[in-house]
Order: sequence, then C-alpha cells, then structure tokens
Amino acid sequence: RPVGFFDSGVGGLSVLCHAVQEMPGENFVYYGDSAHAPYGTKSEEEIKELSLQCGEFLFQKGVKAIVMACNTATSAAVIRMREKYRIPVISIEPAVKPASLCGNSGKIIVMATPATIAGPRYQGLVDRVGCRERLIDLPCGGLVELLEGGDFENPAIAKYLREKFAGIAGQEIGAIVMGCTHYSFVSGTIYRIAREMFSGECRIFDGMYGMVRQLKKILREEGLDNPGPGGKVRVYSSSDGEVYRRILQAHGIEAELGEA
Ligand code: DGN
Repeated sequence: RPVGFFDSGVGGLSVLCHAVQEMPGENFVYYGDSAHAPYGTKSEEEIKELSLQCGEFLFQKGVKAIVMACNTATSAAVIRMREKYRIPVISIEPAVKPASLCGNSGKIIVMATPATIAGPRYQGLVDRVGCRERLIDLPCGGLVELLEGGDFENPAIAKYLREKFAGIAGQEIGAIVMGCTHYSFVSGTIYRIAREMFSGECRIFDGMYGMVRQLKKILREEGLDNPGPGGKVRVYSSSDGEVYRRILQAHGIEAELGEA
C-alpha cells in the first residue's frame, strides 16, 4: 500500500520529494487540493472541512498512512483527522523549537500562512517552547499564490520577500522558520535576501525533515514499512495536475497523473 500525502496545493511536494529520496522502498500518492488553494486565508472551520475531504480522498485510495504536508491543515484539522482514522496520521508544524535551540543569537523569524500564525496550535507551541520574546511572526498572505504556478524563479517572489522583510530590515536574525511547505521551494531565495537585509546567521529551519523522520519511524514501528521495490508516485489534483507532474520532474521524480 502507498503512503498518502496531501496539501492545499503544490507545497507538500517539497516534503514528498524529500520522502521519495529518504524512503526508496515506498510508493506514494499525492493529493493537491488546488481548486481550493490557498487554505491559509480561510476560516478554521473551512480549512478543517477541506482537510478532512483530502484525508478521505487518500483513504479511499487505500493508503497506509496520511501525511498532512501542510502546516495550515495540521493546525486546523490534525486532532479530528486522528480521531477519524486508525491509520497513522503524520503532521507538520513550524520548526520553532530547533530554531530556538540552535545557539544563534538574534531574533527568529517565523514565516507561515496567516491561518497558521493566528491559530491556537501555533500559539500553544510557542508557549511550550517559551521563546515568544525572540520571535518575529511573519504571516505571509499572498506568497502561496505566487508559488502555486510552480515557477519558483519568478522575480515577483523576490520582490514580495523584500517588501515583507522591509519593516524589520537591519535586525539581527539568528534563524528563519519555514512554517509553510510551499516556502521550502524558495528557501534559497529567502536565505539570500535575508543575508542582504539582516545581520546575523539567518539559519533556515524547515519542519519537513523532522516530518519525514517521523514518518519513517512510525512506519517501522507499526510494521508498515516496505522493503521495496518502491519509487512509484501517483499525483491527483482537484484542479490541473500537470503542474504537479512538472515540479516533480524538475526534482528528478517521474510521477503518473491520476484522474481525481
Ligand atoms: N502549504 C501550506 C502550509 O504548509 O501551510 C499552505 C497552504 C495554503 O493554502 N496557504
């Protein structure tokens, strides 16, 4: 049985690419809900409803685990998703803890969708880690839209980032957290512009690495891991799936396009 991934759009493909590399014995199914992207500016109720539909789509495809490759969906729906399904549900959250422990001085920027930052789950995480005074929350409404087309070199992205960072330019920044899976595709651009505009090390932290580690661990513990041969990837979308196939291809992964 394959492992199922979903996101509101193409963002979760960044996590999928890493998983394919790390878990060569597994097969994967990805569902991108492009017809309803972005989730990050919708209400919590709407996001929960849409996320559960994505989970159900994957479940009907017979997946052995559901990977919520979207911080926004995790924030709104992970509790309900775990109540609903017996198969493992793997979730992602902004890597605030490793960023706060990395030893760099300076502030920590958390880039995420407005819904993730405003949600109680993120606020609870910050309280638990106890690093609120070091954080600069940076809700990045509009950035997902710039990335959905799959053109990660689009100059509008750099322009967006420069404008976003302008209000805090010159500050000492020790870490930047990619709190949305879409942003991982442009973490190089984010790093480059951050080095121009801030002082400090600006190390990038991305929750997807921990997420894939967790997925591997849970499959092994539950006896669900597949020794192979694997590597088959099938992609579905509620809108045009071609962009998903193209992005994966650009990362060296040949995916089949399924009819949603
Ligand atoms: N990729 C999603 C996340 O990690 O939060 C963002 C999706 C969105 O629709 N804004």
